[in-house]
Amino acid sequence: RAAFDWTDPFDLEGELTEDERLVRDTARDYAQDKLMPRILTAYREERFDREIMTEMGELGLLGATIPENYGGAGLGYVAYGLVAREVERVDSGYRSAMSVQSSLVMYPIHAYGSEEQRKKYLPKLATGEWIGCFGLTEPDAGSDPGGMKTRAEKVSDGYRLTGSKMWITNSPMADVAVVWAKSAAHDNEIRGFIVERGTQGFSTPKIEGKLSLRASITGEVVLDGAVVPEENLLPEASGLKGPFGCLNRARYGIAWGALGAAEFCWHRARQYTLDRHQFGRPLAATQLVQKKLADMQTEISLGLHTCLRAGRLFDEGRLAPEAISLIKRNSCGKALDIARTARDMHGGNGIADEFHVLRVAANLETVNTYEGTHDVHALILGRAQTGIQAFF
Ligand code: TGC
Ligand code: FAD
Repeated sequence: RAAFDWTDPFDLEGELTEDERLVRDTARDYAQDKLMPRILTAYREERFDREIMTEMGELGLLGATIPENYGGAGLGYVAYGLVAREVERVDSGYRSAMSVQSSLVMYPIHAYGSEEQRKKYLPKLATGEWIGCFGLTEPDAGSDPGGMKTRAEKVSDGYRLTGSKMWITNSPMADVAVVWAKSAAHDNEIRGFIVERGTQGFSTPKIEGKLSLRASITGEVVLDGAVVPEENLLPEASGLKGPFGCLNRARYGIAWGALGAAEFCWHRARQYTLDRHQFGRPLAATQLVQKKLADMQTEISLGLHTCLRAGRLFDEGRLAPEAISLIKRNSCGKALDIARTARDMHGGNGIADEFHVLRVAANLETVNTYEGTHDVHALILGRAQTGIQAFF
């Protein structure tokens, strides 16, 4: 009889390379030693500590897949996913800060930028000296980013940007923003622009009062005739496939990250129900509790192995965007169910922040919404298998 490891039924560990395990262990140690002790007060105070970015930068966790000559770590996508899983095991907001910087700011500058842009921005973003944000969503264009109203018009010294972006992670503290706008000079195609802090007409008011993702700072990006120089246009991105190319990376990372959050809840629920006695025996001795734990273990194990396979395909250049929709949707939806169930299994204690599980569940409400909602990814998958688009 082969031994059964309840934490890792199909030996995910054995599928990783030594380097991947090393990266994972570095991220895990950092997350547990430096992020976990901060999270309770950060969440209560709706606060993100700026120095987290430089700490992550020092460990090579920002722009992990960007080549080393631009300050990145030159890692593969499995390693990137493993880092997301470890960081999100603590809090989705911390993973958000990391994945926006890596996938939504550094990636487009590397993939679509000029050599000058790469040299100017990437090394500082990799160390966390500069923080970036990504502005796609608008007050009236969320699931349908093609409906954006933000405009770029050509002026003698560059482009004038007018419009506003909503729900932008990290914007209030960002030094640079990658924003997407319809450019009159390019047949109204969507183009990407790098806007630096200090540009006249650029402001980033904070959105207060979030009941989810409170340890991540979210804001608007207001572009009130902000003029950026010609060299701040991303030359190699045109149309919606520009921002979507970035979203593919971020959605892939979220698929791993959400399962890290789910694992945290599963392990907490298991320990809590082993320790807590009612009716003269541990709650874990009841059939209902054991079924819930079995369901959690099953979804997480299956989900993680699919993420691993996706990462290997990504590294081989064979991962289709629709497959990313599938794992993003699956991981987020399942993780949210698991976190809600874990909260229920904690009874009254489950609503106290010291027990963490409601914070995780509240965060996952956002994670299940951003980067394409659960239902929008269902529509992407529906279209891919029927050939019929059902968005409108
Ligand atoms: P559609 O006609 O499907 O596509 C337009 C063009 O884009 C191409 N494309 C993709 N390219 C690469 N990767 C993908 N995933 C792509 N999806 C589409 C497509 O081939 C086409 O190219 P071309 O050359 O033919 O022009 O566009 P649509 O307008 O019908 O889109 C519908 C839909 C639902 C797929 C899309 O709009 C969508 O995905 N909506 C969700 C919006 C979203 O995900 N927003 C995310 C905002 S950023 C964010 O949330 C960051 S949170 C980060 C954090 O804090 O962690
Ligand atoms: P809507 O598009 O208005 O959707 C509302 C509801 O309608 C959803 O349930 C949706 O599934 C459903 N729906 C929409 N269209 C259809 C349809 N055709 N058929 C059936 N149902 C439909 N954006 C950025 O650009 N950058 C960021 O850094 C960023 N960070 C974020 C951080 C946080 C904390 C949050 C909450 C959001 C963030 N977002 C960011 C925005 C996020 O991507 C959007 O909220 C998301 O894409 C959904 O858009 P929406 O909120 O406008 O919802």
